[in-house]
Amino acid sequence: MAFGVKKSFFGRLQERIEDVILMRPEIDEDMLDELEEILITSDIGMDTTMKITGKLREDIKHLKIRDPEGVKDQIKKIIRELIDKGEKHKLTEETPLIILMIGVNGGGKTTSIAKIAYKCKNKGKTVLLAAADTFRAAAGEQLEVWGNRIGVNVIKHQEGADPSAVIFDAIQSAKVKKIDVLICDTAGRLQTKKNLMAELEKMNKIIDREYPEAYRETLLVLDAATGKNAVSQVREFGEITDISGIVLTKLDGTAKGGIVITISDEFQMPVKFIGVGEGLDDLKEFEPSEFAEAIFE
Ligand SMILES: Nc1nc2c(ncn2[C@@H]2O[C@H](COP(=O)(O)OP(=O)(O)OP(=O)(O)O)[C@@H](O)[C@H]2O)c(=O)[nH]1
Ligand SMILES: [Mg+2]
Repeated sequence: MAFGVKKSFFGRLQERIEDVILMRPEIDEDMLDELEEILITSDIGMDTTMKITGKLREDIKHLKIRDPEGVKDQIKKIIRELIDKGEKHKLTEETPLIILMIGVNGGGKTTSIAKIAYKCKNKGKTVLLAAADTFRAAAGEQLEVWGNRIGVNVIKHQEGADPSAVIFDAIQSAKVKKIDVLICDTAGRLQTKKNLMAELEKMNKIIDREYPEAYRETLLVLDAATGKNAVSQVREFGEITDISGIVLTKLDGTAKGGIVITISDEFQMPVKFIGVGEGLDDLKEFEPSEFAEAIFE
């Protein structure tokens, strides 16, 4: 079972595709039209769907695909090529590394930070967390609970403190303690986009100034259950800051895996991790071919 989850990310999508393809004796236009409709209604945007079925039509002609099983394999291949961003799927192994976790509230930032910290620690890296979500009540405490659980220190200020000051302190501490990976939590939602932009800009400035030698990752955390909304979040956050990759959470509770395809295609952005539960082990490194296989599992 791909990614160790029982439930497919694609759920109904895979059933419906199989119904359309495998129930037919031969490939015809009706089948391709139906396929198009299924993709569009499965959180795969119109443009991306057209790209997939357009390519499929060409491939059927050029590769002389005759049987429905061959169509199935070809769809898998087309999707894999769309989502595969090569080496960019991997979180950099270079250190010192500073990871900024961003995304709207409730998406799973804090939980994903704990999971990534746990992964890094298990790889033998030293990790420090910065509670730079000073906006939401008890956000720092929540991170501290995770820190205690995995045995990782947390730098935290008072609620309402300047998040950049937390990052400043965390960087100084990371340098002194020769920390490999510093992961920074950030506030999910400020009153306005302008505030959020200003805050992220300030944090980036502090990091550039105080830690120019550090490698950087900015991970956007998205809740898969929000479907198309997640796609607009990529657009909005992308306008505010450079994003190095996506963490797509809650793929255990939903069959909205289709948005991986849309995001990969529309933004040319790599998905780095997927969240498949609330536990520390429930974060998987994203593997494009495994994911494409899972469509028809
Ligand atoms: N099922 C499931 N639940 C998840 C996953 N990731 C996070 N959650 C849950 O989602 C809820 C919100 O997660 P948080 O990590 O607190 O989200 P956040 O983005 O930090 O939220 P704010 O701090 O309010 O901005 C928690 O109940 C998590 O346990 C996942 O992959 N699967
Ligand atoms: Mg949080």
